[in-house]
Amino acid sequence: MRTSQPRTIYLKDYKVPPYLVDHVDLRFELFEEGTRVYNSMEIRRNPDADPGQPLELDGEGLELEGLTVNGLPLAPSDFEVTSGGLRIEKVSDAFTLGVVTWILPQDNTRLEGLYKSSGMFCTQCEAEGFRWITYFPDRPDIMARFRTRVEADKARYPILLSNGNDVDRGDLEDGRHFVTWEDPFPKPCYLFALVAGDLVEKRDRFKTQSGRDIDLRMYVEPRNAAKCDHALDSLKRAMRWDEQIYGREYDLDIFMIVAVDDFNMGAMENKGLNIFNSSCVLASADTATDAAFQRIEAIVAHEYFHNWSGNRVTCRDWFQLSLKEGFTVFRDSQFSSDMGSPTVKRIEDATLLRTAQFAEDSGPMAHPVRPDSYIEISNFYTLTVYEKGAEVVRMIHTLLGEADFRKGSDLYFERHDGQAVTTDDFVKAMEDASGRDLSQFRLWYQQAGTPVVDVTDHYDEQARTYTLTLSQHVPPTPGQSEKQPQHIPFAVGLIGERGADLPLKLEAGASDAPRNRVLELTGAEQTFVFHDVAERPVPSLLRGFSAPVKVRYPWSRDQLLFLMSHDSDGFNRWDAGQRLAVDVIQSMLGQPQEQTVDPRLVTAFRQLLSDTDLDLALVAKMLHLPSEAYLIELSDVADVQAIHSARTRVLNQLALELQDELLACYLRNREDGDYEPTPEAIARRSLKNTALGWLLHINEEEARLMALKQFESATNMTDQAGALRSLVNSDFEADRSKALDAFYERFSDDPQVVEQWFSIQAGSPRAGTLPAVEALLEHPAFDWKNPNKIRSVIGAFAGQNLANFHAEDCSGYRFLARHILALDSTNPQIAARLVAPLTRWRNYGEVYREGMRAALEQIQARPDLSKDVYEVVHKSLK
Ligand code: 0A1
Ligand code: ZN
Repeated sequence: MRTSQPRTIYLKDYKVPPYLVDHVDLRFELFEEGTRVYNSMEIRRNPDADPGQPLELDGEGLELEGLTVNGLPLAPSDFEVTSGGLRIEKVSDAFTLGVVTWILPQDNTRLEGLYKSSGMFCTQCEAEGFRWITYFPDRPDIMARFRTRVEADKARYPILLSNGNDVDRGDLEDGRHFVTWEDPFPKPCYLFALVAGDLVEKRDRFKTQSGRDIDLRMYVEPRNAAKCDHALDSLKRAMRWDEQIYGREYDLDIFMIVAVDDFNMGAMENKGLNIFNSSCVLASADTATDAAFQRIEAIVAHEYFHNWSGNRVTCRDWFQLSLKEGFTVFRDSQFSSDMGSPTVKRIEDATLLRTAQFAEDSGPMAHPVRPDSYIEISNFYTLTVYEKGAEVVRMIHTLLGEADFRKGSDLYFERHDGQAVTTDDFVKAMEDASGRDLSQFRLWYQQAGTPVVDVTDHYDEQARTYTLTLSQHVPPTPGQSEKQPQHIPFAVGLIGERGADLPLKLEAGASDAPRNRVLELTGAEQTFVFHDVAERPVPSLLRGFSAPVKVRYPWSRDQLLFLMSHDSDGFNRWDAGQRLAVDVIQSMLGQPQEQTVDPRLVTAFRQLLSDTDLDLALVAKMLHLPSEAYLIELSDVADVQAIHSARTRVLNQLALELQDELLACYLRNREDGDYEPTPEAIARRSLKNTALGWLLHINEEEARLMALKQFESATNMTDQAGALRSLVNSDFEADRSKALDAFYERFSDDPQVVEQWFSIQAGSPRAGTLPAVEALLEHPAFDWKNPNKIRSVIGAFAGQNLANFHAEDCSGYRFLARHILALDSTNPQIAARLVAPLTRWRNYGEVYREGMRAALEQIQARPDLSKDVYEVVHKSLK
């Protein structure tokens, strides 16, 4: 057991900072054996705070070498170095505090603060990394102007970067040099960044809407020089889009992007100097899949959009994290939607939400979009804060409409530019600009848990009315047993017998009625009566997934089939197919092997595969059966092996029955042109590779030859990896290992491709048995210090390879627990994230439940766990 209980931080305890920092002057002397940081802060008493408070600065893992006030050394009796920082009891109203610290970036495996990655220095300061660099009030409501001088050996580190503009540079003695950077915009220290390395620079330009020329610079290791174009193009598209849609223009003269291999998350929006995980920014046709191209475009945009939603207007405290993240994810999803297919983007977002965020919302770590408390803030970079937070902003957009939403965002940026604010300030700006009352809507920020909407209907032939009754409840979550009804925008349509949308008249006789309506559900139960309804309709509920809720309605399979082919809402067409497939799979749970699949599902899939008029991208999505993870999320007591077996049987039968159609679909979509990541080409590759995967699933010989051919002749990574994955998931053992070897041999010097190679194996129910996964950990390319490698083996095993991870002998759980414990001492953030697959143990069948609990207890028993792992494990077992 951990000997001392870590402290819980509460939102209700927020107090304005007693001192403010106006200006920070930093000097970094970078050496191989350590880094000296000179930090000079102009500090003054905050007139809005209670007077007489001591000055407290945060600091972790620092060696203090010097402390001065207005240039004079401070006597040891005048200050105290505490476990988490430094305290000076008596200070004047305004003064300059000088701090010199010595830190060891080369030994920093946590990847917070300043660390080394593949020979370069880089930083990660969000959320609380700056305190690992120097003593500072490390909280986002302290916004200061930074000036940063970086000094290092010139041959090893020719490139020296920080935020803002480079204002001075020169040579020093002993082959060293320096560059000084000045950032004119006040910012919280979590947006500070520094990079030093031997990097190549790729340059581009962007002219803003007001005619300013912006220098775009991307810095990568020389071997990655050919992988920058896609990120730079994405950046320019994002810059233009933000001007057009939000009226936001870039504000500095330089915008820099750096790629680093060792990074805990995807990327970071440091002011003017975004730092990316290599896997989220580097791409070329032969090394990155379509999914990677799309991910890069979205993440580059996301980080760029933060320049306004996060940097110019930032968070008052970390409970407000969704202020910047929810809004920015909403913005990047709008952007992706505009760049590609809106329906497909909506399907992808909803899938992530329903599979993973709903699971979080019903598990022991459930928290509101604006949490009330935390032990370790790094644990709150969650799907709830990010994705549900984005859905909340999306609902405001739906309720206000495009024009008023834009007025609201303009007001928000204008009113709060240069400030650190709250989610409430955001909602207030939306209210003030639109005149709408969002008081009940604010519950979306305060109440955890996924609302459930139960729908019943009644058609009165005589009166020609159709009545929809919606009732809602939010299930209890840790610390919140009672919930109030929320304000839910519920988009609906009614589909007539011939498949057309009927007019939706909420008053009899109304003319010009819309065929799509957003009902506003605010009460626990509400009834909506539609008039002049000539025939019994099939309801299309929650169109476009207009709110992050679960809908329950007693659909018949025939109704679902009808919606699948007639709903004018593409999202709901897809959703009907998913619901039908879920129903069919669930009905096969625990049934004998020979139980046959409902022929109606086969017919529906046959139609999808054969209809060449349908939107290819939508068809590609519709062909994906609901994932095992989603089926687990839907069960009260999940039996993973039964789910895996039922889903596999459905897949097998569909593939067997539809061989001809699959083959034809494969051949029809096999194109040979130059690689282009356009929505149309991506859809074709996706369809083709899905068809191939299905055919190999049933070990079809012709498909085997096609896969081998595709593997050998592929000119892009999507097709190369698609063929490899199909072979790996098949029973053709000899082909599988030959292909894996060939793939590795060809790409062994490319870390991003090796990561895919790892995850294809670790995530495969056929290839990724526990001994095989353990062998991957011994592979020379595996590296315990590199989060991407850990994610691609251990993360893929526990997150995607559910049949093996949830082996009934519980070996998967013990494996995970062992590695979490080992990682906890090197990288607690990564260790804590790996606990997630164990947290929902209460929702599984007994064998699993007990095994997962035992694994959690084994972790909990370790003395001196990090705060990160302690919080997740402790809350899971509570
Ligand atoms: N703000 C970044 C996410 C991020 C958060 C924490 C990090 O280090 C622990 C790194 C990045 C984003 O939303 O992209
Ligand atoms: Zn973000």
